Amino acid sequence: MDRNVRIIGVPMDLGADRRGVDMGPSAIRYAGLAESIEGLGVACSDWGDVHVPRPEGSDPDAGAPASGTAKFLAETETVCTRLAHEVADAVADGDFPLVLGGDHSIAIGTAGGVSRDAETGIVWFDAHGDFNTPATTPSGNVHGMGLAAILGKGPFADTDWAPAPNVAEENVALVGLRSVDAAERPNIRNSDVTAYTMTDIDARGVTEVVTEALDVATDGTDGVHVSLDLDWLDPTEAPGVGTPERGGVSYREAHAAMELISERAADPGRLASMELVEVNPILDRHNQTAELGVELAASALGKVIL
Ligand code: HAR
Ligand code: MN
Ligand code: MN
Ligand code: MN
Repeated sequence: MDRNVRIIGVPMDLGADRRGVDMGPSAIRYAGLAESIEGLGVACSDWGDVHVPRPEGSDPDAGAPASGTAKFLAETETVCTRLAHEVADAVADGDFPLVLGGDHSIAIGTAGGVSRDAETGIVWFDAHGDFNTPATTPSGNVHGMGLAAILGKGPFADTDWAPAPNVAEENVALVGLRSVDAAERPNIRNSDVTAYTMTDIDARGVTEVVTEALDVATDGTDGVHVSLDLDWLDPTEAPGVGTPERGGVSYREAHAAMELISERAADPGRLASMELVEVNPILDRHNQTAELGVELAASALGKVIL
């Protein structure tokens, strides 16, 4: 990593059903994130947390779209707007934003901030598509809609906060899918994002798939945002997530992917930003998932074995 890393926490759980991901930033810090980055010889500063309102004081239906459901949408807008500002500031100062969630709805803020003044590709590592709209969601949870919001699908098209300003659908790759809702499937299939399922990883291996995903995200862009939902990994490795799905990538496959990102993004500025989301310490075992997140961030930021 050629820039200072700026850690920004977002203790957000309004986009998910299960409480606990709001403690993700603390757990990841406690697992030694800053120390591990400094151990790579990269300067690192922790800017603390973006303020998130408590659900007890909020009306989940405030800000609801005209049709369909999206719980806590007004609060999600507030948090993502704040986060986008923080991320854009970090980029403007020449720092590398490393965002800690929090549920995956915060990606709307990260993507909005990092792409404010730069064409940005996204590699979205996830068991889920996060491509629901308020019309197709089975749950009303915005963490299942984050990528659709970033790309301005459905009612998100008419908002000034959700669609990322400089992210083209053609430069977005989803990697690791194994849980897609019936009504969400056509949203992905009819889009111009490139989606790699676990079946693709089974057949072609993680190296080939992630190399291709990076081709998609770097083609004509200024930089790449890596959005890492820890439920991308198999629950045996990452039990501390809100919505675990069996059949995810292994420990080594995940590191191999992050090492490829580090190599491919070695050109100055190519790796634009990264986020670690969906860590749920309540469901974790001895902070194992947070520790894994720290390790994977280190691999993406340049850690090599020898
Ligand atoms: N697809 C389901 C929904 O929309 C669950 C997806 C949310 N889970 C996540 N996102 N962790 O990646 O409710
Ligand atoms: Mn500012
Ligand atoms: Mn997700
Ligand atoms: Mn997920």
